[in-house]
Amino acid sequence: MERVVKLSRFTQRILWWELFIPTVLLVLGVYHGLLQTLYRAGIIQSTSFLGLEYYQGLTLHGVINAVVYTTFFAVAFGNALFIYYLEKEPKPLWNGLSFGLMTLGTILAAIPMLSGDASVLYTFYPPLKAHPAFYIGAALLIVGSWVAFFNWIPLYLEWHRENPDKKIPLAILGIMATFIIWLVATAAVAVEVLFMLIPWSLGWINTINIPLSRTLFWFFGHPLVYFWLLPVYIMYYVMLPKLSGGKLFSDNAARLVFLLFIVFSIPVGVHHQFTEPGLSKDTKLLHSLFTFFVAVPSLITAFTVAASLEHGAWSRGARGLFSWMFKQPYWDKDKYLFPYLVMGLVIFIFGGFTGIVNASYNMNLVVHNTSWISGHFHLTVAGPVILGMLGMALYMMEHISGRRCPWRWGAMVFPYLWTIGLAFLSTGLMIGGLHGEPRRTNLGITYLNPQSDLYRPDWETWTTITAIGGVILFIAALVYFIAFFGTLIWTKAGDEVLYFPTSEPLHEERKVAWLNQLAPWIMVLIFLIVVAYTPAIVEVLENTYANAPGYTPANPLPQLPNP
Ligand code: HAS
Repeated sequence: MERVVKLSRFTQRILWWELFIPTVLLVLGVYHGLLQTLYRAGIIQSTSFLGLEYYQGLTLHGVINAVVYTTFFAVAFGNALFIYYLEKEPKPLWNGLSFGLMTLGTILAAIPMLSGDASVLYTFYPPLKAHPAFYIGAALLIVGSWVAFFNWIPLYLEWHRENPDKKIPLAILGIMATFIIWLVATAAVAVEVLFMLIPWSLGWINTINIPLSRTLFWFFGHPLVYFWLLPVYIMYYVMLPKLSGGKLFSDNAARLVFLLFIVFSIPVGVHHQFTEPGLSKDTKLLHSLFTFFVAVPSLITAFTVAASLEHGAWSRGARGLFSWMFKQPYWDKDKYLFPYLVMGLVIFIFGGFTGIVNASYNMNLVVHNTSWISGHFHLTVAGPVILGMLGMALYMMEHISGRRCPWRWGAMVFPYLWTIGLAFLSTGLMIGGLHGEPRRTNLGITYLNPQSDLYRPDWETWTTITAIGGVILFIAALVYFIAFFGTLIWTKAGDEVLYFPTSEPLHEERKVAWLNQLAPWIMVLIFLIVVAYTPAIVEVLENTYANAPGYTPANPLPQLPNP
């Protein structure tokens, strides 16, 4: 009998709401994704089905899907991992405070987004200016997630004191790495929001240093992607081998991966700013170099996880070089989490490859600000990240509510449908991008407008393929929502418990001290931040772009004059 952990009523309710609220919002986020693809293809003439304009819909799409959903999920998952693997329940008071702050922050940020006063996209780059409530809401969401993390630290230390000779459970090491990265990264965006954006949006200061604010944003913005990815890596290492019927190929390699992410996730943010003035080519080169280092833990993951899947398949009779790929529980409804994870991995092969293209300075100049970038991030955030999170949210919801999903077939088919949709969407976006199709573009104003003399007909095929992907993704999402919300109203079938499938390591590896400590890796991280960011910050403070006024996107924007 597998170990299950019973939950206190309070914690059960918190976990339930932490999964429920972002999933409800996701309905709106996904819907706006569909509208974007139809609009870009010229199939609909505006994105205003709900009275929202283009940048407003795109802001909702990015903020809900990439920031709100992922943050709520990471906190819920972290709470659940501490309860399950350390058998220690986070303090209810702090748990409640964390949830309250995140919810309040989300509501505060949602009001100006819905009223059209915060159409600044998820990157909220100045000079785009939002209502102060948007920035204050975002800050509260982040502080709420910090409170959750601070609630876990004493449990982590207590466990170490009680078990000095044992290895910290891998899932706990993974979630601690995730939130260390998050804490350090969000500190920079907190400086940007508190000292630059809020005073500016309140009218206390009139102008803003754009390169500085963007540099602070990307100090946060790139590690943000690993804050999304690492919870899913925990699933790949801790749960997937077990679901495949095998064991984790190397526990020590898995630990090394999480620790390398602590070191390399942050000093790379300037790779988002290769084309920007104000930063020297030397700084850009340094960040480009570090970006290649941050791909290393993912390459280790590719081999370790593939070897674990191979072990699973071989344990069930697979032989030969490639049969391990096919002898997997792809269609086992009782293991529906498997396809969410494995399809995420398959998608990430392409997401990772395109990331390496982006990181290469000279190739970045070809793809930057084109729809190629949107293709890349849908193969990462909308691929492994969202698939893993959606699968785990449904799986956790079943257990913590004691209800069985009434449509397991739908739950199992969703990741395959999603993968097909994503293949169309990203192919269209990326090839369109290679033909110069821009990202973040309101068709009404530019060369994507068929009425304009600047119109480029060769983009039409690719925007149409993107729209086909958008429709398939939307249908897939409906399947998921039926499975998820159906579970909430289905009759109870058992106790409200937590259970995670947990892989054993293939080899009994000895405890390696430096793979079970966080402090030395945090020291290296601080050193690398100083090396990578001192020149960047000095340069953007010295430059001459410091005094930009604010700008609010209006719709429709004026047509560009014909040449
Ligand atoms: Fe990225 C832009 C570089 C990973 C997300 N990225 C973005 C943006 C987002 C994003 C959202 O250097 C746009 C931001 C904006 O709004 O402007 N990215 C990288 C690199 C990696 C990378 C080098 N990105 C991610 C991940 C994301 C994400 C992960 C979300 C979760 N990215 C960039 C750069 C830019 C950028 C530039 C700026 C571009 C610009 O100009 O604006 C690396 O971490 C990728 C390493 C990954 C691998 C893949 C390993 C493969 C695995 C799968 C194995 C499969 C198996 C399955 C085992 C090397 C682990 C086998 C089973 C079978 C059945 C076959």
